[in-house]
Amino acid sequence: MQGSFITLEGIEGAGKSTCMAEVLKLLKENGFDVLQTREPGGTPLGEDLRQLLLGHKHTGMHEDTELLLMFAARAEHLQQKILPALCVGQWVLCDRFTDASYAYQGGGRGMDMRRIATLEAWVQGDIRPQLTLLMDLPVEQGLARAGKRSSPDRFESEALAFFQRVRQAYLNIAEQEPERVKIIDASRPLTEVQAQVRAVILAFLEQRRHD
Ligand code: Z5A
Repeated sequence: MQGSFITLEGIEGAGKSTCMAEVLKLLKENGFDVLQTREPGGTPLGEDLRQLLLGHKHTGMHEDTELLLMFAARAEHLQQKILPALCVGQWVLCDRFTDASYAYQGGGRGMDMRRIATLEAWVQGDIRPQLTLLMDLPVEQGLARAGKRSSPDRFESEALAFFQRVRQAYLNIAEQEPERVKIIDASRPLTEVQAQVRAVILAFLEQRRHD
């Protein structure tokens, strides 16, 4: 079986990092060699760009700059890490990818989705995740979970309405691409959420075995 590209998405505090561990465990139990990575980031240059994007040094960054930096980090990530891994048969498990650009820059900031699609086509060609787990929950609940941690980053400092637009943009993508994007009800207790995640991954593995 060839490697697959799986992503996790959702608003802040949705439980992506927590469930990433569950997905990783399941894939390894099934004998797969998995590269775990994240966006923005995943390479030395990408992690430097992440600092610029999430930190408060450039609070007034223009939205075009923000989008272009996200895609600059993504270009580096794809060329230096994701594609080489897929080429040697590794599975790639990534915490956020281009759906986050559609949700945060498109939905949250209100940027023209066609600009994002142009960058997606340029940077990625026909590379897309085969499976995306969308951890969905009410914004207030996600922010309350995220709020229990240290000081908020540049995105976490946005208003409630911003995250409501982000959530809606994610749900729109899931509606448009139901085969790829599977919604997980992340509002449930962790054991239930992990059971949903396991069911989606096992169904995907079953489908891959028959491809
Ligand atoms: N961004 C963008 O704008 N455009 C792009 O193209 C890309 C990204 C790629 C990266 O942050 C930021 O970049 C992001 C979007 C933007 N915005 N922000 N901020 P990130 O992805 O690295 O960080 P994050 O979204 O803030 O992740 P997070 O807050 O760590 O969320 P999470 O990973 O989904 O949650 P978690 O750490 O697993 O869980 C949060 C807490 O809830 C934790 O204490 C858990 O123990 C708890 N938890 C988790 N699940 C449960 C359940 N089921 N019940 C109760 N408690 C739970």
